[in-house]
Amino acid sequence: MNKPLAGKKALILGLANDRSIAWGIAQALHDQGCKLAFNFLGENLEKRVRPLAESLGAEIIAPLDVSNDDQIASFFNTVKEKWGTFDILVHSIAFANKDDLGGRFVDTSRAGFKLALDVSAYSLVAVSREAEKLMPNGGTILTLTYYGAEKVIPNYNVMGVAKAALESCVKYLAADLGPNKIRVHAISAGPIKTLAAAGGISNFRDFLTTVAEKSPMRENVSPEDVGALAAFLCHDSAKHMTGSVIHVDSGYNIIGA
Ligand code: NAD
Ligand code: IMJ
Repeated sequence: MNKPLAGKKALILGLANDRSIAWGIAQALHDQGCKLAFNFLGENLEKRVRPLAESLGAEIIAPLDVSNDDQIASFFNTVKEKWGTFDILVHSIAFANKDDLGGRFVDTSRAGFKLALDVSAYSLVAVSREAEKLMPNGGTILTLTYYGAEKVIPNYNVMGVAKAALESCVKYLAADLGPNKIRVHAISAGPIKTLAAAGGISNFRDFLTTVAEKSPMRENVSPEDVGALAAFLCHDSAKHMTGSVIHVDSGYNIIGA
Protein backbone atom coordinates (compact mmCIF):
# COMPACT_ATOMS: atom_id res chain seq x y z
CA MET A 1 0.00 0.00 0.00
CA ASN A 2 1.01 3.55 -0.70
CA LYS A 3 2.38 5.13 2.54
CA PRO A 4 2.00 8.90 2.19
CA LEU A 5 2.76 9.47 5.88
CA ALA A 6 5.84 7.20 6.00
CA GLY A 7 8.19 8.13 8.86
CA LYS A 8 5.83 10.70 10.42
CA LYS A 9 5.40 10.52 14.20
CA ALA A 10 1.85 10.80 15.57
CA LEU A 11 0.76 11.27 19.16
CA ILE A 12 -2.75 9.93 19.83
CA LEU A 13 -4.55 11.19 22.95
CA GLY A 14 -7.87 9.57 23.94
CA LEU A 15 -7.69 5.86 23.16
CA ALA A 16 -9.94 3.91 25.54
CA ASN A 17 -10.78 0.70 23.65
CA ASP A 18 -11.20 -0.76 20.17
CA ARG A 19 -14.41 1.21 19.60
CA SER A 20 -12.79 4.60 20.29
CA ILE A 21 -12.64 7.10 17.46
CA ALA A 22 -8.94 7.41 18.42
CA TRP A 23 -8.54 3.74 17.44
CA GLY A 24 -9.94 4.37 13.93
CA ILE A 25 -7.54 7.29 13.55
CA ALA A 26 -4.57 5.34 14.94
CA GLN A 27 -5.20 2.48 12.49
CA ALA A 28 -5.45 4.84 9.51
CA LEU A 29 -2.26 6.70 10.46
CA HIS A 30 -0.46 3.38 11.07
CA ASP A 31 -1.62 2.02 7.68
CA GLN A 32 -0.19 5.11 6.01
CA GLY A 33 3.23 4.69 7.63
CA CYS A 34 3.13 6.70 10.88
CA LYS A 35 4.96 5.77 14.06
CA LEU A 36 2.60 6.07 17.02
CA ALA A 37 2.55 7.16 20.67
CA PHE A 38 -0.45 6.92 23.01
CA ASN A 39 -1.63 8.10 26.42
CA PHE A 40 -3.94 6.29 28.80
CA LEU A 41 -6.13 7.67 31.58
CA GLY A 42 -5.62 5.66 34.76
CA GLU A 43 -4.66 2.04 35.42
CA ASN A 44 -8.02 0.58 34.36
CA LEU A 45 -7.68 1.94 30.85
CA GLU A 46 -3.96 1.07 30.70
CA LYS A 47 -4.98 -2.60 30.61
CA ARG A 48 -7.07 -1.96 27.50
CA VAL A 49 -4.85 0.61 25.80
CA ARG A 50 -1.47 -1.13 26.12
CA PRO A 51 -2.27 -4.27 24.05
CA LEU A 52 -4.02 -2.22 21.35
CA ALA A 53 -1.16 0.28 21.16
CA GLU A 54 1.43 -2.52 21.09
CA SER A 55 -0.42 -4.22 18.23
CA LEU A 56 0.37 -1.11 16.14
CA GLY A 57 4.00 -1.06 17.32
CA ALA A 58 3.57 2.00 19.56
CA GLU A 59 6.88 3.51 20.63
CA ILE A 60 5.50 5.42 23.65
CA ILE A 61 2.58 4.46 25.94
CA ALA A 62 2.37 6.77 28.98
CA PRO A 63 -0.17 8.09 31.49
CA LEU A 64 -1.84 11.46 30.94
CA ASP A 65 -4.85 13.09 32.58
CA VAL A 66 -5.24 16.34 30.64
CA SER A 67 -6.80 18.12 33.64
CA ASN A 68 -3.43 17.91 35.44
CA ASP A 69 -0.65 20.35 34.43
CA ASP A 70 2.10 18.25 36.03
CA GLN A 71 1.01 15.18 34.05
CA ILE A 72 0.97 17.22 30.82
CA ALA A 73 4.54 18.41 31.54
CA SER A 74 5.85 14.93 32.34
CA PHE A 75 4.03 13.29 29.41
CA PHE A 76 5.55 15.72 26.89
CA ASN A 77 8.92 15.34 28.60
CA THR A 78 8.71 11.61 27.89
CA VAL A 79 7.80 12.34 24.25
CA LYS A 80 10.73 14.78 23.99
CA GLU A 81 13.19 12.22 25.45
CA LYS A 82 12.02 9.34 23.25
CA TRP A 83 11.20 11.14 20.00
CA GLY A 84 12.74 14.64 20.21
CA THR A 85 10.21 15.94 17.68
CA PHE A 86 6.91 14.76 16.21
CA ASP A 87 4.51 15.67 13.39
CA ILE A 88 0.89 14.89 14.28
CA LEU A 89 -1.18 15.40 17.45
CA VAL A 90 -4.65 13.86 17.74
CA HIS A 91 -6.85 15.11 20.63
CA SER A 92 -9.84 12.77 21.01
CA ILE A 93 -10.91 13.60 24.55
CA ALA A 94 -14.10 14.87 26.17
CA PHE A 95 -15.64 14.65 29.62
CA ALA A 96 -18.57 16.09 31.54
CA ASN A 97 -20.31 14.88 34.69
CA LYS A 98 -22.98 12.36 33.82
CA ASP A 99 -25.54 14.49 35.72
CA ASP A 100 -24.87 17.36 33.32
CA LEU A 101 -25.70 15.24 30.23
CA GLY A 102 -29.40 15.18 30.93
CA GLY A 103 -32.14 17.33 32.40
CA ARG A 104 -32.12 21.08 31.82
CA PHE A 105 -28.94 22.86 30.66
CA VAL A 106 -29.92 25.83 32.84
CA ASP A 107 -29.23 23.65 35.90
CA THR A 108 -25.52 23.14 35.05
CA SER A 109 -23.42 23.94 38.14
CA ARG A 110 -20.34 26.18 38.07
CA ALA A 111 -18.18 23.14 38.91
CA GLY A 112 -19.77 20.99 36.19
CA PHE A 113 -19.33 23.76 33.61
CA LYS A 114 -15.67 24.25 34.60
CA LEU A 115 -14.93 20.52 34.43
CA ALA A 116 -16.49 20.03 30.98
CA LEU A 117 -14.79 23.10 29.49
CA ASP A 118 -11.44 22.27 31.15
CA VAL A 119 -11.19 18.64 30.00
CA SER A 120 -12.95 19.01 26.64
CA ALA A 121 -11.75 22.42 25.38
CA TYR A 122 -8.90 23.98 27.40
CA SER A 123 -6.94 20.72 27.21
CA LEU A 124 -6.51 21.26 23.45
CA VAL A 125 -4.84 24.60 24.15
CA ALA A 126 -2.57 23.09 26.81
CA VAL A 127 -1.40 20.16 24.67
CA SER A 128 -1.02 22.33 21.54
CA ARG A 129 1.36 24.63 23.46
CA GLU A 130 3.53 21.62 24.35
CA ALA A 131 3.24 20.15 20.85
CA GLU A 132 4.39 23.39 19.21
CA LYS A 133 7.73 23.13 21.03
CA LEU A 134 8.27 19.65 19.54
CA MET A 135 7.06 20.42 15.99
CA PRO A 136 9.95 22.44 14.53
CA ASN A 137 9.14 21.21 11.02
CA GLY A 138 5.46 22.07 11.20
CA GLY A 139 2.71 19.54 11.71
CA THR A 140 -0.97 18.82 12.10
CA ILE A 141 -3.17 19.04 15.21
CA LEU A 142 -6.60 17.40 15.06
CA THR A 143 -9.47 17.35 17.55
CA LEU A 144 -12.93 15.77 17.55
CA THR A 145 -16.16 17.73 17.81
CA TYR A 146 -19.90 17.16 17.40
CA TYR A 147 -22.91 18.92 15.83
CA GLY A 148 -24.19 19.73 19.35
CA ALA A 149 -21.71 22.67 19.22
CA GLU A 150 -23.82 24.26 16.46
CA LYS A 151 -27.40 23.27 17.28
CA VAL A 152 -29.22 22.26 20.45
CA ILE A 153 -29.15 18.47 20.77
CA PRO A 154 -31.25 16.95 23.59
CA ASN A 155 -29.12 16.02 26.64
CA TYR A 156 -25.83 17.14 25.07
CA ASN A 157 -26.14 20.30 27.20
CA VAL A 158 -22.82 21.49 28.68
CA MET A 159 -20.88 19.33 26.19
CA GLY A 160 -22.42 21.41 23.39
CA VAL A 161 -21.06 24.54 25.00
CA ALA A 162 -17.67 22.86 25.50
CA LYS A 163 -17.57 21.81 21.82
CA ALA A 164 -18.47 25.35 20.70
CA ALA A 165 -15.50 26.58 22.78
CA LEU A 166 -13.32 23.81 21.32
CA GLU A 167 -14.20 24.81 17.74
CA SER A 168 -13.33 28.42 18.51
CA CYS A 169 -10.05 27.31 20.13
CA VAL A 170 -9.21 25.54 16.84
CA LYS A 171 -9.45 28.85 14.97
CA TYR A 172 -7.37 30.85 17.48
CA LEU A 173 -4.77 28.07 17.64
CA ALA A 174 -4.63 27.87 13.83
CA ALA A 175 -3.92 31.62 13.72
CA ASP A 176 -1.16 31.40 16.35
CA LEU A 177 0.53 28.26 15.00
CA GLY A 178 0.13 28.90 11.26
CA PRO A 179 3.40 30.87 10.93
CA ASN A 180 5.18 27.73 12.25
CA LYS A 181 3.41 25.64 9.58
CA ILE A 182 1.34 23.83 12.20
CA ARG A 183 -2.20 23.28 10.93
CA VAL A 184 -5.18 22.83 13.30
CA HIS A 185 -8.56 21.26 12.49
CA ALA A 186 -11.65 19.87 14.18
CA ILE A 187 -13.41 16.82 12.70
CA SER A 188 -17.13 16.93 13.45
CA ALA A 189 -18.19 13.27 13.48
CA GLY A 190 -21.71 11.90 13.32
CA PRO A 191 -22.86 9.72 16.23
CA ILE A 192 -20.76 6.56 16.74
CA LYS A 193 -21.40 3.96 19.42
CA THR A 194 -18.32 4.35 21.64
CA LEU A 195 -17.84 4.35 25.41
CA ALA A 196 -18.44 8.13 25.52
CA ALA A 197 -21.58 7.82 23.42
CA ALA A 198 -23.21 4.70 24.79
CA GLY A 199 -22.12 5.49 28.39
CA GLY A 200 -25.59 5.80 29.87
CA ILE A 201 -27.11 8.04 27.20
CA SER A 202 -30.56 6.44 27.16
CA ASN A 203 -31.73 7.46 23.68
CA PHE A 204 -28.39 7.13 21.87
CA ARG A 205 -29.81 4.64 19.35
CA ASP A 206 -32.33 7.28 18.25
CA PHE A 207 -29.45 9.49 17.07
CA LEU A 208 -28.03 6.65 14.99
CA THR A 209 -31.48 5.95 13.52
CA THR A 210 -32.01 9.63 12.64
CA VAL A 211 -28.72 9.82 10.72
CA ALA A 212 -29.49 6.52 8.94
CA GLU A 213 -32.93 7.80 7.89
CA LYS A 214 -32.45 11.55 7.34
CA SER A 215 -28.83 12.21 6.29
CA PRO A 216 -28.21 12.71 2.55
CA MET A 217 -26.12 9.51 2.42
CA ARG A 218 -28.65 7.58 4.62
CA GLU A 219 -25.75 5.95 6.47
CA ASN A 220 -24.03 6.14 9.83
CA VAL A 221 -20.31 6.83 10.03
CA SER A 222 -17.56 4.67 11.54
CA PRO A 223 -14.25 5.34 13.29
CA GLU A 224 -12.59 4.18 10.03
CA ASP A 225 -14.34 6.99 8.11
CA VAL A 226 -13.01 9.49 10.65
CA GLY A 227 -9.55 7.89 10.38
CA ALA A 228 -9.53 8.33 6.60
CA LEU A 229 -10.26 12.06 6.89
CA ALA A 230 -7.70 12.46 9.69
CA ALA A 231 -5.00 10.88 7.49
CA PHE A 232 -5.93 13.15 4.57
CA LEU A 233 -5.68 16.25 6.78
CA CYS A 234 -2.13 15.21 7.72
CA HIS A 235 -1.05 14.83 4.07
CA ASP A 236 0.79 17.42 2.06
CA SER A 237 -2.33 17.51 -0.15
CA ALA A 238 -4.00 19.43 2.70
CA LYS A 239 -1.03 21.73 3.34
CA HIS A 240 -2.95 24.94 2.72
CA MET A 241 -5.91 24.05 4.92
CA THR A 242 -6.08 25.15 8.55
CA GLY A 243 -8.61 26.26 11.16
CA SER A 244 -11.50 24.24 9.70
CA VAL A 245 -14.34 22.28 11.24
CA ILE A 246 -14.96 19.44 8.79
CA HIS A 247 -18.08 17.26 9.06
CA VAL A 248 -17.95 13.48 8.59
CA ASP A 249 -21.64 12.83 9.16
CA SER A 250 -23.07 11.62 5.82
CA GLY A 251 -24.12 15.25 5.29
CA TYR A 252 -26.57 15.30 8.21
CA ASN A 253 -25.52 18.85 9.23
CA ILE A 254 -26.97 20.42 6.05
CA ILE A 255 -30.51 19.15 6.61
CA GLY A 256 -32.97 21.69 8.03
CA ALA A 257 -35.99 19.51 8.65
P1 NAD B 1 -14.09 7.24 23.98
O1 NAD B 1 -14.75 7.07 25.31
O2 NAD B 1 -13.55 6.05 23.32
O3 NAD B 1 -12.96 8.37 24.08
C1 NAD B 1 -13.00 9.44 24.99
C2 NAD B 1 -11.63 9.50 25.63
O4 NAD B 1 -11.52 10.64 26.47
C3 NAD B 1 -11.31 8.27 26.51
O5 NAD B 1 -10.16 7.62 26.05
C4 NAD B 1 -11.08 8.87 27.88
O6 NAD B 1 -10.10 8.19 28.63
C5 NAD B 1 -10.61 10.27 27.49
N1 NAD B 1 -10.62 11.21 28.60
C6 NAD B 1 -11.68 11.67 29.32
N2 NAD B 1 -11.25 12.50 30.30
C7 NAD B 1 -9.90 12.58 30.18
C8 NAD B 1 -8.87 13.25 30.90
N3 NAD B 1 -9.15 14.04 31.96
N4 NAD B 1 -7.58 13.10 30.51
C9 NAD B 1 -7.27 12.29 29.47
N5 NAD B 1 -8.19 11.61 28.75
C10 NAD B 1 -9.48 11.76 29.11
O7 NAD B 1 -15.22 7.95 23.06
P2 NAD B 1 -15.13 8.62 21.62
O8 NAD B 1 -16.54 8.69 21.16
O9 NAD B 1 -14.10 7.96 20.81
O10 NAD B 1 -14.68 10.12 21.96
C11 NAD B 1 -13.55 10.74 21.40
C12 NAD B 1 -13.88 12.17 20.98
O11 NAD B 1 -14.81 12.12 19.90
C13 NAD B 1 -14.51 13.03 22.06
O12 NAD B 1 -13.98 14.33 21.97
C14 NAD B 1 -15.97 13.04 21.65
O13 NAD B 1 -16.62 14.21 22.12
C15 NAD B 1 -15.83 13.06 20.15
N6 NAD B 1 -17.02 12.70 19.38
C16 NAD B 1 -17.67 11.52 19.60
C17 NAD B 1 -18.78 11.20 18.86
C18 NAD B 1 -19.53 9.92 19.10
O14 NAD B 1 -20.72 9.84 18.74
N7 NAD B 1 -18.91 8.89 19.67
C19 NAD B 1 -19.24 12.08 17.86
C20 NAD B 1 -18.54 13.27 17.63
C21 NAD B 1 -17.43 13.57 18.40
C1 IMJ C 1 -23.47 12.57 24.63
C2 IMJ C 1 -24.49 13.00 25.45
C3 IMJ C 1 -25.77 13.28 24.99
C4 IMJ C 1 -26.05 13.12 23.65
C5 IMJ C 1 -25.03 12.67 22.80
C6 IMJ C 1 -23.75 12.40 23.29
N1 IMJ C 1 -25.01 12.42 21.45
C7 IMJ C 1 -23.77 12.02 21.08
C8 IMJ C 1 -22.96 11.97 22.19
C9 IMJ C 1 -26.18 12.58 20.57
C10 IMJ C 1 -23.39 11.70 19.67
C11 IMJ C 1 -21.51 11.55 22.22
N2 IMJ C 1 -20.59 12.72 22.12
C12 IMJ C 1 -20.59 13.42 20.85
C13 IMJ C 1 -19.79 13.16 23.15
O1 IMJ C 1 -19.07 14.13 22.94
C14 IMJ C 1 -19.80 12.53 24.48
C15 IMJ C 1 -19.15 13.08 25.53
C16 IMJ C 1 -19.22 12.58 26.89
C17 IMJ C 1 -19.83 11.39 27.25
C18 IMJ C 1 -19.87 11.01 28.60
C19 IMJ C 1 -20.56 9.75 29.07
C20 IMJ C 1 -20.11 9.28 30.43
C21 IMJ C 1 -19.73 10.38 31.37
N3 IMJ C 1 -19.28 11.58 30.89
C22 IMJ C 1 -19.26 11.88 29.55
N4 IMJ C 1 -18.68 13.04 29.17
C23 IMJ C 1 -18.65 13.39 27.87
O2 IMJ C 1 -19.75 10.16 32.60
